[in-house]
Amino acid sequence: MDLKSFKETIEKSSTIVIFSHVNPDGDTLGSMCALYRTIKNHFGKEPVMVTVGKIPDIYHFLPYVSEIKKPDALDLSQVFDLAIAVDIAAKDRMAAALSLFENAKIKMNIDHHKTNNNYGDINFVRADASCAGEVLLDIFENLSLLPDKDTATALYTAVLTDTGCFRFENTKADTLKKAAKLIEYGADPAYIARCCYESKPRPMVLLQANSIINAKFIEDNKIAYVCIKNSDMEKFGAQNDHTEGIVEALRQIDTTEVSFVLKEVDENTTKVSLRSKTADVSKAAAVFGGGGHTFAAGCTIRKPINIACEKLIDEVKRILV
Ligand SMILES: [Mn+2]
Repeated sequence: MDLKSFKETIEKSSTIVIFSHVNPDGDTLGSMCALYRTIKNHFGKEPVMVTVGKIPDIYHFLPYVSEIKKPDALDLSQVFDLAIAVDIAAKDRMAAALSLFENAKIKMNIDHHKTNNNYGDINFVRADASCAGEVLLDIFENLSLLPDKDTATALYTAVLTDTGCFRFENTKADTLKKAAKLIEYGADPAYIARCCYESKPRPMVLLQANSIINAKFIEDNKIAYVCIKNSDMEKFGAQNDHTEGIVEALRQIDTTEVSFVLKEVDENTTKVSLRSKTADVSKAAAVFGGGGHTFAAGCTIRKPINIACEKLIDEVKRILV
């Protein structure tokens, strides 16, 4: 990986747009805000940030998050000199913003998903990194683009959330060393943890409780899953991003090997999140055109939720070890 090309490409680009993936999480948002801040701070340029889908309330504390635009606020025919995708496993995860990426003169791809196929002209894709934020921190430090407090806060959020508070398999010695460095650069770990984990809206917690009560357990309780219908969402006044965390809660059960949550989008579309302790759930997600990591993956199934559920159960049984 030629890190110099990161600096050179930004230097020669006057218009820059940064993308996070659809229905953004802490890694894609934290990485995007950190990149925005660094480009502004060290290069004196003002990139445009774009995301599709709701920014979860818990991430509103991130520096510069209010600068993020929705595609409908932008001229989608605009040709940027440089487009940078962060934490985006596949191009279609840019959803309605994809044409802006495709139209750009130079496309850069910064990611850590093992399924990423290097779709950029310039690719910084490292499957060994815990999160996209870690890939960015390495780039910044190597090029002496040192993080300030805001950049450190955004990058620490990326590391914290993508490692599940330093609990998942992607937590390495190096990950903790980087988190420590980010604290030295000014990130406040207690404050960031409080924002990310102790600021949940009440409908989110009630929906989670209801989902756990209604969960189903099959294959000797090795598979735990729940179907969340729009009527469940309405009952608690929950918003789409309020399903986050349910699939992890089901995995917390001692007997669970694989957990998944199916969420009704409309009568013919179902969104799926999968987690596991041992099995490779990215294989089950790939059957439906999705992807992700070994222990955390997702996909969208173009079927009504009940049928999607049956099909997914078949695939998950296949990957059980
Ligand atoms: Mn990530």
